[in-house]
Amino acid sequence: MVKHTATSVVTIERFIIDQEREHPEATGELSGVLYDMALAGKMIANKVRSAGLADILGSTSDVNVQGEVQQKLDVISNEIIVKAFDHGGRLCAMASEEEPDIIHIPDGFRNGKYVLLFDPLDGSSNIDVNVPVGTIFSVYKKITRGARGEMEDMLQPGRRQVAAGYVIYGSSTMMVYTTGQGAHGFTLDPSIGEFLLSHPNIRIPECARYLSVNDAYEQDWPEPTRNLMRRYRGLDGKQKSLNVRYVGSLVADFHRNLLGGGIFCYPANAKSPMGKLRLLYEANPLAFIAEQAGGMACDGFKRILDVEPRELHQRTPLYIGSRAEVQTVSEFPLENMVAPGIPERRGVRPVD
Ligand code: AFP
Repeated sequence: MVKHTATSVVTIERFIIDQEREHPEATGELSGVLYDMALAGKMIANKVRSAGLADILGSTSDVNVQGEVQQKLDVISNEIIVKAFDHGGRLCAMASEEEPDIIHIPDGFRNGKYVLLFDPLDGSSNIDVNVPVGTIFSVYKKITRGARGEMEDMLQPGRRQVAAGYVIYGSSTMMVYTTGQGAHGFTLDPSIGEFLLSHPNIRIPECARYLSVNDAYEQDWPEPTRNLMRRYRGLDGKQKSLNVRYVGSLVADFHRNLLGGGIFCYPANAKSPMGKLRLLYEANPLAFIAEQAGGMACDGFKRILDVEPRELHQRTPLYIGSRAEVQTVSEFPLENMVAPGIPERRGVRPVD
């Protein structure tokens, strides 16, 4: 692998090719999926950058100069990704957080051997106030026999992901991805329109600094969750207090903790017994990256990557970040924390 120094500029394309060379059996299709995602990320970044101009150029309910109704950015981002992939011949199906069902490859186009699951613009309610948002993606190999991708191809446990990543649209645009050979970050250089390797082999700091959790739900948390949060805040005297940082945009909160060390928690609560976040579009891809960076992710009982999905839009509680902080979850009896009647969750602890 090329070592990144001040004098060696490595584009995402070159990096992907270098990684592919380590697998002589590779056909280049997975590399193609990653290029297409980088391209879609650049196109979405472009739209996000001018989001603040919506009021000047036309709001979402306005009709634009072509006579079309302006669309919301999450809908636009969804379309960008679908169009970037649906006729490339590398995928046999997609699923998006924005759409209820599987997205099949249109008739007349080749079906490939991968499926893509994605959240086109996570945290989109933050766009109006200029807070970072992101695209999250997850790739699996098809396991069914026919040409078309089926539900079974989508509902694979996260440990079978062959690639996953996110693009964060913040003060700069970055793409972070893994194919199981470490987690690597690339920063978009807008002057040349290329993602350049800026964070090779990311390692999440072992010593956590941050706790990211929405305290507004405290009254709806069960006792063990409240005690766990007291632990992270240093209130039970067993550890040093973490600093609290919560953006409310998962990619932004995860990215900060990945680079700075910390834990993001979205626990189950009385009103949302399975939490809010989606297993397939959010938890699995970020868990793959966290593990590749030396961190961990669990749902309070199990390693996220071992959860067997039952439906496309399944929600899951999520604890993700630095290893020691995620392991702390197992010290608390969280059995009462999720919807009753889900036997697979009882008594199973996150593995390390
Ligand atoms: P939006 O896409 O509706 O802004 O939701 C963002 C999100 O899915 C995730 O990015 C945040 O971590 C989480 O929801 C925040 O949820 P709370 O507002 O309930 O804390």
